[in-house]
Amino acid sequence: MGVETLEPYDDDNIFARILRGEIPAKPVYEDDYAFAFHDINPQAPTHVLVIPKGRYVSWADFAAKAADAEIAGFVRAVGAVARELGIEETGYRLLANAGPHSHQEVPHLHVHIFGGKKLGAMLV
Ligand code: D5M
Repeated sequence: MGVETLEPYDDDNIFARILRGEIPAKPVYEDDYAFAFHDINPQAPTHVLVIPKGRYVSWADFAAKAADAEIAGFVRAVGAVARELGIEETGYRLLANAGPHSHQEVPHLHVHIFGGKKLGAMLV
């Protein structure tokens, strides 16, 4: 029995379906490179997911395969979302899970933005 590993990109994953408009989401922000929406199971008063529009499973996959414009656009979008959510001054946390050791549930790269309260100390 092999060790569980990062899955390849699956075009039927939930976030691919959200990008295609097949599943509803509560949008926060959208541009050519990124889409942001409220997490369905919020872990903080503000809990938003930012996803690139391209087919990437993880940060490493994105960094290896995406065009520079996609990377710049996605990074700028994460910053724009934090500003638009009004949490830039009070602070927030970014998290991107990748693969089974991190409990990544959805195999489409996503950055969690947590904020809206004083968060607990970082745990691993
Ligand atoms: O986190 C995956 C996150 O995705 C988890 O916090 C729930 C969220 N999720 C799952 N389905 C949906 C839909 N349909 N809308 C909004 N949010 C959703 P991970 O880092 O992969 O563990």
